[in-house]
Amino acid sequence: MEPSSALASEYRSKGAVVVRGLLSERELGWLCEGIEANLASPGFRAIVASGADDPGRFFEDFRNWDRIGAYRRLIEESPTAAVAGQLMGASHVRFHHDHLLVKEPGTRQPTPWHQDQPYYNIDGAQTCSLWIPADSVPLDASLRFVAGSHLGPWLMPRAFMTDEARWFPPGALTELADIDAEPGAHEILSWALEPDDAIAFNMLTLHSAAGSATRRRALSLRFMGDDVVHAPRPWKTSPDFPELKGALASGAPMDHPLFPVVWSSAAN
Ligand SMILES: O=C(O)CCC(=O)C(=O)O
Repeated sequence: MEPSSALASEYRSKGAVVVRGLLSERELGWLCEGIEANLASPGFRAIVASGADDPGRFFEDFRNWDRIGAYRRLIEESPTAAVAGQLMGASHVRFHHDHLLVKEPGTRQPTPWHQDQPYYNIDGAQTCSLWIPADSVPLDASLRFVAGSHLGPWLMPRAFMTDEARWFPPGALTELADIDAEPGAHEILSWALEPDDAIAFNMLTLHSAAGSATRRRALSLRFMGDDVVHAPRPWKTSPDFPELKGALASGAPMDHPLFPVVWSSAAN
């Protein structure tokens, strides 16, 4: 599958697009196998991002591709990296990390509005996350995006459940407006999805999701393009990369075995 040039220019102007029919049945099998293996054996970064009184459960885990073979196959052998590269207009693509997000049936905990990049250890504009569901996702449980927000400022990242500012110091970044209180003020993008579809979005595009009445398993694969460089932080990023201390300078390209090159336009 190759995205059209119209889809790529929509990606760059809006910051989020739907990619229909991204995965074959075999690749979808890797996605489901990987997610179930991850749920059966969570990594040490796994968290439950919903309260004890939530009738469902919002489970997240990060950075498991090096120990879950089905994730690695999905990253290295499916069209995910090529699609990310073509949407970004990059000449090469490095993998940053995998992020599992599972809402069990009846989960009430929403995913609050946020941008992803302020939680990370990178600077640069050529970024792409592919949010790939393993279950059908109705519109009311799907991700919602503010079109064009990736072109705006970095906004203050906060913990999903407590709203605590654990990353940038208070006042360092603009606080988020109450997007839901301003209907009509923003162009909101959202799509119902089938399991072979994905949403591609820039790591600065503001997004959120409601809870989910049905099981909603999704894997976000995070890819970086040509201009992304290391931005080490004095705090613990989410996810963290302690292995980089002393190994990768500030402002250096992400040239490290943790971030393999997974696609290059020259080879295709
Ligand atoms: O799955 C969700 O509810 C949120 C996904 C998300 O924030 C992401 O993939 O960056």
